[in-house]
Amino acid sequence: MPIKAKPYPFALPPTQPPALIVIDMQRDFVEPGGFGASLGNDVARLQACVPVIAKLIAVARRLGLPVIHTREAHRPDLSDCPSAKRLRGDCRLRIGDAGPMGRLLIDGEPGNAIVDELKPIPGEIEIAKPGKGAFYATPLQEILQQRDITHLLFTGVTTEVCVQTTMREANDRGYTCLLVADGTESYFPEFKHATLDMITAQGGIVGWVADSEAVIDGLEKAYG
Ligand code: C5J
Repeated sequence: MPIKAKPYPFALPPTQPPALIVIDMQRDFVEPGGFGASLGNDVARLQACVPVIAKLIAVARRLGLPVIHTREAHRPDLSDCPSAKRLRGDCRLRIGDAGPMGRLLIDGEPGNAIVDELKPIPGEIEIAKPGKGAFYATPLQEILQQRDITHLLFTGVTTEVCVQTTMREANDRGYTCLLVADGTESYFPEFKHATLDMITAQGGIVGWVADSEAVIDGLEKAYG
C-alpha cells in the first residue's frame, strides 16, 4: 500500500524499509542563543516540527526502520570550516565563537547536541556533517549502501537549506526520497512552501511530499 503523497502515491519497498533521516534537529538551530538565533532568526518557528518528528521516530523504532540523525558540526580547530562559510553574513556571533550554549556549530558543544525530545538511542546513527548536504564529507552513502537502503524519508531543519540540499544530493545518488511536510520547518514560511512545491513540480523532480499522518499510515500498513 503506497503512502498518499504529492505528486502521486509513494511506493514503499517491500523488503528493506526506508530510513528516516532527521536533519540537524540540534539546539544550535532550534533553541535561543544558538547559531540560528545569531543570524537574526526567530527560532520559535522551528519548534513546530519537534513533536511531529518525535512521533515519526517512535513509529520508525517500533517498526524497525533505520533512524539516521545528522548535525551540522565543525571540528574544534575549524579545519573543516571554509572561511567563505565562517565569514559570511553580518552576524553577532560566528561559527566557532562562544555563545550561551558553548561554541557555535562545534562538535561536542552543548548547543550542537540534538534537542532532548529527539535524542538518538543506542544503535541509531548520528552523523556530524560540515556542509549543508549530509552526503558531503560524511560516511552517509556507505552507511546506506551497507544496509541496502534505497528509499529515504526526510524530516528536520531547515527545509530550504540542509534538508533540501541533502534531498538533492540523495537524488543524484539514486535514492527515492520523500519529505514529510509537517516534519520540517524553516525560519521563512514562504521558503518552506516554495521548497515543497519545487520538490514535487515536474512529476516529482526531486521527490515526493506527504503529511506525517499519511506517512505513518503507509508505514503501519507496509511494515506493521
Ligand atoms: C542552516 C541547516 N540553515 N541545517 N543549516 O544553515 O539548514
